[in-house]
Amino acid sequence: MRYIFLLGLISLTSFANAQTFNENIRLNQIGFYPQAEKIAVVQGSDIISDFYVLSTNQSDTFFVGKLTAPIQSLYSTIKTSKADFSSLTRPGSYIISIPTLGYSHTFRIDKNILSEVSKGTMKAFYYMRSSMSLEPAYSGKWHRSLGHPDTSVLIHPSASSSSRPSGTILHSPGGWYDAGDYNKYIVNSGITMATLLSAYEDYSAYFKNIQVNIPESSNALPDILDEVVYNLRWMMTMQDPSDGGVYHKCTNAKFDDMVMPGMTKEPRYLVQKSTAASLDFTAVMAQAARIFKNFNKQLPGLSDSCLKYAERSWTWSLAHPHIIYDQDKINQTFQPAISTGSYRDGNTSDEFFWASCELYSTTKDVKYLKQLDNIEKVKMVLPTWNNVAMLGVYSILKIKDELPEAYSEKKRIMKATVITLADKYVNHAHKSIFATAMGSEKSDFVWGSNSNAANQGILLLYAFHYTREKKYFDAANTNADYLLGRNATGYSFVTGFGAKTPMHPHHRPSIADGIVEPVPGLLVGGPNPFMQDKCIYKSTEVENAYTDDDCSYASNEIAINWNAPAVYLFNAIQAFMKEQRIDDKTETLITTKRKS
Ligand code: 9MR
Ligand code: 9MR
Repeated sequence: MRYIFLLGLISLTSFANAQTFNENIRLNQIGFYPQAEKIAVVQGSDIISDFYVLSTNQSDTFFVGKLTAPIQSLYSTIKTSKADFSSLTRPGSYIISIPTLGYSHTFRIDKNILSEVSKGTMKAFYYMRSSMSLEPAYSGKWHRSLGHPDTSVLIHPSASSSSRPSGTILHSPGGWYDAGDYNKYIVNSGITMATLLSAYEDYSAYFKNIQVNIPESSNALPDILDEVVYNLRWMMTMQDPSDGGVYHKCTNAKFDDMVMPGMTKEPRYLVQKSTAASLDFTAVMAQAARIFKNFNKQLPGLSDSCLKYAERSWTWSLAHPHIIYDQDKINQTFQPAISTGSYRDGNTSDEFFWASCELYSTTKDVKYLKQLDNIEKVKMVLPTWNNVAMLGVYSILKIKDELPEAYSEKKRIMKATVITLADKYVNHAHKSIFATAMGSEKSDFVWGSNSNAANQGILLLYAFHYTREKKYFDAANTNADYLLGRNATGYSFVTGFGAKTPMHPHHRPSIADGIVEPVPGLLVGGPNPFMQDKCIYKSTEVENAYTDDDCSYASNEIAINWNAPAVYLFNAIQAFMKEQRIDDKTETLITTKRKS
């Protein structure tokens, strides 16, 4: 029987054997869930032919289809055609083969396909910890010493107050390094923590069973919360207990050289308090208070403390609504000048909105709903570190009880805003050259563009939650495919996960540790046609302006606020696909799939 099967394919097999690998066949290099859409794209070819999905030894054919006619990008000269093999559901390892062109990376179809990358992106936060040594038992060959202890940091003159004059020595240990650099910034911790806390809040049953081999894995808390607590405790040190205001960052004056963490012993400073930092802090503490309430046995008092911290920074923010961290201005007055990342945010209306949503959600005190009165003026756009209103929207829409009558219309507006954006992404995924929701606007491609792809995926998953319409789930999945290889660069953007992954991220430990492979599980920034780093890029086209060079902080740095949405997106997809979160409507999702 098998012999006849092979005989029938003999001509195909012989030309396939003569083929070579062709990296223009782009696909999710890890692979696909059996019940998911499965699409590869061929970049830069006008060939319209059949394509074949073969076993990796090229001896068996499992699917034959036709490439679609090439289409061109809205933003560049890039053309692609699509190979859709969604109806192939059999678990296994495969390649795609196209006569005259060649074959693709190997990929798998598996019911747990994103399991490892989901855990990998989560584990990456452990590698970012700032004030503890990474032991070989948890970090393998990437073990290292403790980095910056931050047990003795100085109040910078910009932050001087009567109770804490300039030069006061304080403790601010713990927390994650922000990115490729070794500083710790409250604003960026804000969105990062919110995204991880929400991942847990939205998929708590799933996360209870997810362990990533960190020192706390054996305790009674889910690992994702252990990781969050590591940064939460650092954040708490950033509040001035005398007035509730929150310092903008804990930082060196200048970026450290490209050395292992803690090699330099430059002084570290707490700089000026800011409204944005205080409100981001408020939102995180309020959300943490809500979540850790269920863990009073494991973490006695933590939830209550978080709420107190949140209320104090909220009060400070109301009294200081416009204090912007303006580094250039600060440097005109105070020494030493600070030249590390500024996370300057000139508009704090979205931070006020977000913080009040979290405080309301946690306390149900209607005084916090006042910020919703002018909802028409709030810019509810895809979340970024400087635009956080949508994080508040997500939290309000999670509340099971009704809001007070006067606010039900506001809630309707919020949901409609999410759905409108989600529809835009779904529509784009249908016509996009990489069959992805990513890139519905040219401006998706900026510094940290990959976090936009991941955050769009999260927004689509919320839309799926609200409506149970499968198109939103599928579109979220297309952005996972994008991040893992179906994109113009041909990279799977997560270090260590995929056939072709970044080897030279702008990440000081990965550069300085003498180990060939970078620290794993890190999502790089991704295509950014503005190329602010002035490094050499092979392509400068919008979707392809990326270079795997450690010089490139504008396209190849890593950062906690980019990794967190990747953690959410991959784990949420895995949670849905694995546990299938069966309720009446999810059942429909799966049966619809089977019929089509
Ligand atoms: O390493 C720094 C990175 O984390 C920042 O994102 C980037 C932009 O602020 O700056 C990097 O540091 C560079 C500095 O700005 C200029 N001198 C070279 C530094 C290392 O590339
Ligand atoms: O992610 C930030 C990006 O949106 C900004 O355009 C850029 C320049 O201000 O800074 C990025 O944040 C960097 C921060 O300032 C310092 N640590 C590294 C961050 C990622 O590159």
